[in-house]
Formats: sequence, C-alpha cells, structure tokens
Amino acid sequence: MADYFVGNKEYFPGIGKVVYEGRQSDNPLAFKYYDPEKVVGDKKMKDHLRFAVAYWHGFCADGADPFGAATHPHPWSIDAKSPMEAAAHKMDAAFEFFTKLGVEFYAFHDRDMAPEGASPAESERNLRTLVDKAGERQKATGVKLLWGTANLFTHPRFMNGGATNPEFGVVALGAHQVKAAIDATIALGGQGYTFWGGREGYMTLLNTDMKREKEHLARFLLMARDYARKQGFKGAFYIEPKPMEPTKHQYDYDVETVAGFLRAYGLDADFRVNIEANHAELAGHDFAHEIECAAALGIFGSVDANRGEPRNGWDTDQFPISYYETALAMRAILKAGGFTTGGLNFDAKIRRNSIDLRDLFEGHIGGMDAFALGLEVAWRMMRDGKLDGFIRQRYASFDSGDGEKFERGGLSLEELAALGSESYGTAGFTSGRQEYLENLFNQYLLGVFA
Ligand code: XLS
Ligand code: NI
Ligand code: NI
Repeated sequence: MADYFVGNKEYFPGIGKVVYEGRQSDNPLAFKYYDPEKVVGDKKMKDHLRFAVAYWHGFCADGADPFGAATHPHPWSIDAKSPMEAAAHKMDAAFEFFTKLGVEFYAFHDRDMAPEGASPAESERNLRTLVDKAGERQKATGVKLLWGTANLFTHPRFMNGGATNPEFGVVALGAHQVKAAIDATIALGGQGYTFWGGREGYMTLLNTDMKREKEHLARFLLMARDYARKQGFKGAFYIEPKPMEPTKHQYDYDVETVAGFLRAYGLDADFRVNIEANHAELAGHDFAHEIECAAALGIFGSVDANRGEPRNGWDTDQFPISYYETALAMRAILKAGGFTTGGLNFDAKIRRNSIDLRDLFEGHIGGMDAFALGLEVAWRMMRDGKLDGFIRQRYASFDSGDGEKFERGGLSLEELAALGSESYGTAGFTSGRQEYLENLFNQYLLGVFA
C-alpha cells in the first residue's frame, strides 16, 4: 500500500476535540447546547440527533462559484502527486474532522471519495481502494456511514440527465456508477442509500418526453433496489426531493410528489424521503411541513439539515441557525417517532469568503447547537402536552358519535348532509387561537416551561 495511504498528518492543527461548555461559554469552538450524553426524554441527545457531516461540502467544495475561482485552502490536496493521493489525504482530513467534531456519521457521493478513472472499471477500482481505507478509518474511529450515493450530475455526460437521460448509453453508465456506489455503501455498513435526482428533470418540455423519463426513473430505481437487496442491503433507500436546480423542473419535486411517484411504481415499501430544509423552501414549503407530510404518509426517513436564504431562489446550503425552525422541525421529527436509519446530515457549506480552517468547525458547531436546542424545546412541548392537547381537543368532535362514524366510513353523503342541517348555526365558531399558540411556542423557546 502506498505511503500516502497511511495518514499521519494533522490537517486542522490547533483545534482539539470540540466539547460541551454550556450556554455561557465564549469559546467559539465549544458547544453551547449540544451535550451528546445528556438524556432528553428517552434517549441521549446524540441518539436523537444522529449528526452527520457531508463529505462533499466539507472536503470537496472549494468556494468556487459561477463568478469566481476557488477560495478555500484545502491543505489536504496541496502536496498530492496524483488524484488518488489527494483523495487519500482528503479522507484523512475528513476523519480527523469527524472525530474532532464528535459526530458519529458521515455521508458521501462516490466521486467525493474517489476520483473518476480513465474507464468505468478504473473508476470502480479507485472507489474500492478508497472504500477499503474508509472502512479502516471507520473501524479506528467508530464513525459510521449514514448513507452513500452516486453523483450522476457533475460529469458533462449527465448534462441531459442520469436515469432520465434520453440516451440509453448514459442511463447504462449511470447504472454502472450506482451499482458500484451501492456496493461501497454496503461494504461500509451504510444505514441508507440516497437518490438525489439533480438532473432527473427537464430544461424545456419542447425536447422532453416526460412520461417516458419518469418511467425510466422508476425502472432504474426498481433495478437498484433489487440489486441492493440481493446483495444483502438491509438499510433504507431515500429519495431526496427538490423542485428545481440544476434543472428547471425536477421530477422529485417535493414530499407529496415523491410519495405519489413511489406508490405509482410500487416503490413505497422500500423508499423513504431524505428531506432537505433548503429544498423545502425552494418548493414553497416550510421545512416542518415536509417532515409532517412524510410522517403522515409513512415515508419519513432522514434529513439534510441546512437553511436557505429566503430572498435567494437557489440552494444556498447554509448552516442552520434558527432555533425557531429547528424547534419546529424537531417537534415534527419527534412526532414522527424520531430517526431509525436516518439522521441530521449537514448538507451545508461555509461561505466562499470563509477561508479559515476553523470556519468549517464553527459552521457545524452552530448547526449542532441549533438542533440540540431545537430538540430540547420540542421535548418540553411534547412532555408538557399543552400544544398536542389543544390539537386533540380541536378534533374532539370526531372522537365519538357521528364524527367517529364519519371517520371510519360509516356515513353516506345523505346521512352526513342530514346531520349538517342539525348543526346549522352552532358549528363552525371556534377560534383557531393561532396567536395564543405562537406566544406559547415562544415561551417554550425561551425556556419559561423548562
Ligand atoms: C443538492 C443535494 C445533494 C444531495 C446529495 O441540492 O442536496 O447535495 O443531498 O446528492
Ligand atoms: Ni441534500
Ligand atoms: Ni441541496
């Protein structure tokens, strides 16, 4: 094994293990709310939150944007003599980061971890070599794989799509990559496998057979599922909804759309959704809305934790910082029963002009603190039960009598209509009390009910 595969260099010198110091701490490199071992309700914080770091943003994205070149230092690629050596160094940096930050999980795309080779076979060999190294690093550090995925959007060959490409040859090349990425995910004990269809959509209907493309996507997913199950994969498959970008329209628009698609093609038993906060916003939804939708449909899986910039119409992938939003999201997650295979993956990047190595730590620390506090607030609300009690009460007329009969399908429209004339004048005049509930929510947020 080449020397560069035995990592010994420190890439984040001067930064030690990030620890919990409490809300009074003025140490920017300490947690203010995230106290991994603290028990909240039935579980430790770390087991509720299951934080993951995204390999692509942390160690691959370099600050380049459509208007300017890379700005991030990436010390791990400076002395590398080959793309494979650079990938090995990058992995050392990544695992150093995971362990110093104290996250238990990470997520990656095939091409984040290993460079594309001169042929599909060489690309697969490259990936296997790096997967072996990742396996060793996982064993040595205890860090686990939340999910793996394949990148079917960066290479120019995917400019017209991956699984929905109008050329069969490209679909087949995509399958080669997905098969290898599934193998990699299984080899690393991944708890999930994600499909984000960045280019599975269209730029104009003038050149698109939408029906055919969607059928191809479904066929591709069925094949991937069957292959993974045959190889013994027990984890969850996730579809990550996003309405657009880079395509004008992405088929996996939002949770409801994905749910309909999964049912239409018989994929609903194996697939769940990986909900990204910024994507929810692009679809015109609240983050918590998407989580509640998924929970109601029984397909809640995992979360890409980030935030958008509401005045920008693209995926800015910023670190989450709003306690209000994280509290609403954690409430929805707790209501959904919490995570099983999924977790909170920081699909978030530091800004182009954040060029110190500590910035990556500080971004994650802020995000982890935001969710830790969100969890505490959500737990307070659940335990106290005022909000849930209010909601239950609001629907109480369906708990017994004719309401209950209606719910279980025991009334015809004629019967229902007859009951309608009886409730005339009395039903319909109950306040939704939104203002009271919003104020109550703020009291939980401020720790008044602790
Ligand atoms: C892009 C997506 C992507 C997926 C993984 O918008 O969020 O990063 O999470 O392919
Ligand atoms: Ni994402
Ligand atoms: Ni995204």
